[in-house]
Amino acid sequence: MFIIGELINGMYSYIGKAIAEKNKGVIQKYALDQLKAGADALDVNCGPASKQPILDIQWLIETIQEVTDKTICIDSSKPDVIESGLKVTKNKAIINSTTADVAKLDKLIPLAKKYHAKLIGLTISAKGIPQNKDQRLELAAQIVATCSEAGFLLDDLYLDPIVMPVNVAQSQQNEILESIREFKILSEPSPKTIVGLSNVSQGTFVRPLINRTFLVMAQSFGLDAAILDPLDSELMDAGITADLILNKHIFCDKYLEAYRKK
Ligand code: THG
Repeated sequence: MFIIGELINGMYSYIGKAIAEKNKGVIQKYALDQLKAGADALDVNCGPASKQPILDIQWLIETIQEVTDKTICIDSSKPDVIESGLKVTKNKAIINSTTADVAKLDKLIPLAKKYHAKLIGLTISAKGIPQNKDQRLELAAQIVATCSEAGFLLDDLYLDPIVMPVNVAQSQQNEILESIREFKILSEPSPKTIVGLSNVSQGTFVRPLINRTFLVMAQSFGLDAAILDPLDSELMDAGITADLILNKHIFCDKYLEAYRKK
């Protein structure tokens, strides 16, 4: 499982405050803590309160790169903010994200090619978030076809079914899980799959339990990557254990110690 740490997001008040005050120490601590807990990459989002996201995204990325060379996942719905971030990333980045809209795809696929970045495609369109698996697959197929035509390597494409909170979209959870399995048969090589895990538990009282139950279920449907809170050690251990049961890790008595990334 490829883990992207979600905590450097201006939606969290302490990160929003650190961005506004240009407090590098706070950002660098959250970067290093998430990596120490096993994150392979760091999601970076200026948050809704940023008044100058084009500058703030560069400050965030440069601040993080002072302490690590790990992959940066640039999280913004605005292509100009993503491009601004790509200009300062040192290593291969992840663009988070495009939608299935032609205007977005036409802007972001060339950017991904130019900067040799990976690309997350959300199965969402101007019409909004799909209500079932078939609508998700239709949008996923549009994203895959456009990437293919543009010569973008499908290995570098991550499809995201958009996880909805279980308290408002309970009847959709099974369709979201099945989408993960069906996205993988849209092309050869298969696109990869990703979710924003914490979405599933928003507004509920037992968030960690819902997060880790959804994660292991999604892994059994073939999930490749997740944006999540790596500081939740029970979540991380559940993910490692699911990979063990799916035969992606070799069993030994101390498998947790062996597969926790440092
Ligand atoms: N897919 C992709 N990218 C994404 C998402 C996705 N990026 C953003 C988000 N979804 C994933 N990251 C988070 C980060 C935090 C929370 C949920 C998802 C979260 N935050 C608390 C809340 O809203 O209750 C904030 C608490 C606070 O304000 O302190 O749950 O789906 N590709």
